[in-house]
Formats: sequence, structure tokens, C-alpha cells
Amino acid sequence: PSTFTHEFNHPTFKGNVSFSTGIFINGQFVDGSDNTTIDVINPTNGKVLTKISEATANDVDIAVEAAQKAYDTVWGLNAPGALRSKLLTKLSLLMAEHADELAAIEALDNGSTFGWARNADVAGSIDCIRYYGGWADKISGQTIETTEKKLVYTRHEPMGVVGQIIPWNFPLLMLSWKLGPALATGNTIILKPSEFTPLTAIRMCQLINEAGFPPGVVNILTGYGHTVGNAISSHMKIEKVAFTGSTLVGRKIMEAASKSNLKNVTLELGGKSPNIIFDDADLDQAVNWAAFGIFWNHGQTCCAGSRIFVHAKVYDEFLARFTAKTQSLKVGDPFLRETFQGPQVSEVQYNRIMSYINSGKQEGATVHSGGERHGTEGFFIQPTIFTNTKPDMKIVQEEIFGPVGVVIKFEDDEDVVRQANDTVYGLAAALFTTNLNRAISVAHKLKAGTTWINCVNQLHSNVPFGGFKQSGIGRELGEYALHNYSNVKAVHINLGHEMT
Ligand code: TXE
Repeated sequence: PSTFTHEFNHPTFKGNVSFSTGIFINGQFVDGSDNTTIDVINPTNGKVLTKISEATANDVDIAVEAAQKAYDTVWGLNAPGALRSKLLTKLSLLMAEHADELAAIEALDNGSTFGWARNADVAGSIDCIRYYGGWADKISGQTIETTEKKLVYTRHEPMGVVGQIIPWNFPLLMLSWKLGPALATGNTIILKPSEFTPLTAIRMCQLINEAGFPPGVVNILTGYGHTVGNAISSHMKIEKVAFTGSTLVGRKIMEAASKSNLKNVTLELGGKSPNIIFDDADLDQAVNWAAFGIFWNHGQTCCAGSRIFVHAKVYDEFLARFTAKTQSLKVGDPFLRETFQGPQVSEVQYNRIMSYINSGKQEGATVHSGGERHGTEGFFIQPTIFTNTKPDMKIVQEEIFGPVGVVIKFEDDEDVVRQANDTVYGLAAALFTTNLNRAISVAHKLKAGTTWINCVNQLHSNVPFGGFKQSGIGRELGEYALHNYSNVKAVHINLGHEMT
């Protein structure tokens, strides 16, 4: 495999990186079976950054064999929790040592700003691996009373070789959310990063070796969804697949799982999250959070507060302040300190977002702010606000996954709950009010896996995250995610000699 070298020379980060761009199987970097490569594009200028090895379905077979061998010999039931804990902790420390470098690679490859990548993505990733390191030796079952003639207990056993397919919006964070609980519970892993943003995952392979994970425990295969992703989800020897990405692909993964070995499936899919601003909200706070809600990570956030409902009494005031805030957000070079919003991740995503903006215009909504490309090179889009929308418009119903929010006026609490829930998704919701009773009663009525009150986009390693309805199946993070990667076994011991 070839090596990627890059010299960073920015006010936020100066330094060189150099790492192999091979696929990572059994602790080694190798080329894919077909010796083909994938171009990695820098979204800031649209130019090729490097080529990485492309894995194929055949490589998935090779990796599964390595992962199974590792599971049967040095991992799984052969690796005590204390060892798994030690290795995860070591990995989190190594990530912390390389935090700036990981953030710089992320900013280069994904377009996230260096500052956010460092303080949110990388910091959250380190914390997540640390957190699951803490769990690894605290996983235990129950002793269950039946009769005095029996002893019954449960064990939470690892599943075996698990597949993980992740997207491009938070490449390192999604990798960490997947690796942490799967390793803590003793599984071996075949992980496929997005073909758009493979670099932090590849860099992590070196750190995984350095931390001391035995070869074959973590295998990272860079490749396309329809080849490697499909081979993972339809593999007969992979016991589970965890996916984060589009609802469309989530369906394909479930279908592949059901047509192959009925592997266990967890999905974290899209969203169209409501953000409700009541008339008694602290408007300054609501404006700041609402802008963060929709524009953070350039709107490429599954829980983005993309439908902003504002009470009629404060609508004009909110809209004026929200517009001023939106227009103050600096769009540009992700390595500049003052930049809030970098480029969209890829040309495909840029085009998808622009086509949503055009559909909003054509369907008769008002572009209140933005609505155009930013600059002349790379994949930048102005932070955009639509008003005068109708409930059935595409920009109100569908996930845009870009810096595009719709602001909708409402008059009545019951009605806004109905509108907020009028979506096939149910990932997250937020609401702003200073009335505690209203806050709690509305929070309980919203059909979403997370509800934020007077804040948005809050994520913690120990708090579960996942969706209702078509936003997914299962929960990531927290103790809940351990269940995604464990089989519960009940053991019955007959303490008497007779049949009972
Ligand atoms: O995602 P895909 P795309 C949403 C968002 C975005 C849209 C499309 O609305 O605009 O999805 O993005 C792999 N079998 N989200 O097309 O295709 C693929 O290689 C197995 C929300 O880029 O779902 C990548 O690794 N795997 C989301 C991963 O799936 C397949 C984050 C995600 O890519 C596959 C990303 C197949 N047949 C997009 N086809 C979120 N929930 O955060 C593709 N893949």
C-alpha cells in the first residue's frame, strides 16, 4: 500500500502526517484483492488529496476469517474484561496524544472546522473509548431466583464477529461510538468507514496496533457500500451489523441481514428534528441554540434541528434575531479560527443540498436568507433559512443534511406537538421555554429518542442516543449500547438429583 503524507501549515495546526493508506486486516496494512484504489477528495478545493486501497467482497471474507480466529484464540471469552479495559484505556490515551493531528486530518478530509473537530469530534471520541474502557470489566449478568432446587444465572456473552458500517458526517466519532461498546463486550470487528472520509479511520489503525490490540480484533476495510458494505451485511459468518447512515441504505442492510443469516441489526438513521420556540422562551438563548442546532457541522448532523417552530407572539422578533445570527456565521477555510462552517463533505452532498434548496424555491417557499453557493471553489453553501413553507413541501418533510432550516409559525401548544410529530423520523427534538411544566409535558409528548430542553445537540458518552420510528433501531452510547453487542445466555443448574 502507498503512504499518505501531508504537511499542515495553518494558524490552528502545524505539523506533518504520514501513514499507510492500505486496508487493515489482521493487524497489517494490505492492498485490496483487486489492487484498485479510491480517490479521496479535499472538500475545501475539490482536488484529489490521496488514493487509498479499495477493499472488495473477497477482502471481507479474508477479514472475517482473521476476526474469527482472533475471537476464538485471543479475544472473545479468552480476553478478560480487565485486559479489554486496559487496551481501550490505552487507545483513548494514544488518541489524546494525537488529538490535534486527528482533528487536522478530519478537517482536511471531511471539511469540519479544526476547532469543532478538536473540541467536539475528537474530544468526544477519546471520551467514548475511555468510557467503554471503564465498562469492559463491569459487564455481568444476573442471578435469578426460581426454586431452591435450582441455580439460574445469566451471562452477557459477546456475539462473535460483528460488522460496522459508518458514514462521513462525523467519521472519527462514529467509529468510536461503534468500536467502544463492541470491544468492551469482547467482539471482534469488521468496520467499513465511508468512502468519502476514510482517513481518520486509517490513522486509527496504527494507534489500535500501538495500544496492543491483538491482530484480527479490529479490521478496517475502506471500500464502497454496494461492495464491502453489502458483503458485510449479507455475510453468513458475521453475527451482527451496526449501521449509521441513510434510511434508504438502512433498509437495504436489514434486507441483506434477513436474506442471509438473520444477523442482529442496529440502525442509526436520519432525522428531521423539530425545535420548538415557545413565547416565554429566553429568546437570546433560543436564537443561539437554534443556529447551532441547524448549522453545526454544516447541517450534516442526524439530529439537526431542521424544523424550527416559533410561537406567533415572538415569531417576528425571533426571525429577525435568528437571521442576524445566521448571517454572522463565518463560512470558509475550516482551518481558520473564526470559521464556523466549512465545506459540505462532497460534491454529491453539495448537489443534493442545492437541489433541495431549488425545490423549496420552486414549491413557493421564501428564501429568507442564504440559498446560494458560497465562493467559487470547493463545496460551500450559505447558511440558509426558508419561511412561508407548507407542511407537505419536500424541504419540510425530507432530511436535507445541509445548512438549511425552515422556520414555521405556530399558535397553539397542542398543534405544535402534532406538527412536530408529523414526520416519519423520530431521532431528536428540542424545545425552548421558561415554564417548567410546559417543558416537561411537551417533552414527554414528542416522539423522539432524545428531547433537549433549552439546549440542542448535546451528546454524552454515557447517555443513550437513537431513534423512534424510521430513525432507527437500538441505542448507541451509554450502558444501552452494550446490549447491542451482547447475547444473553440463561444457565439453569439443577441442584437436586430428581427431575422436577
Ligand atoms: O449515505 P449512505 P449517503 C443521510 C443524509 C444524507 C443521505 C445520503 O440525509 O443526505 O443519508 O448520504 C454505506 N450496503 N445520512 O448516501 O449511502 C456507505 O458506503 C451497505 C444520515 O452518503 O447511507 C457509507 O459507509 N452499506 C446519516 C454508509 O453506508 C452501504 C449519516 C453511509 O452512506 C450501502 C449519513 C449498501 N448497499 C447520511 N450503500 C446519519 N444518520 O447521521 C452505502 N453504504
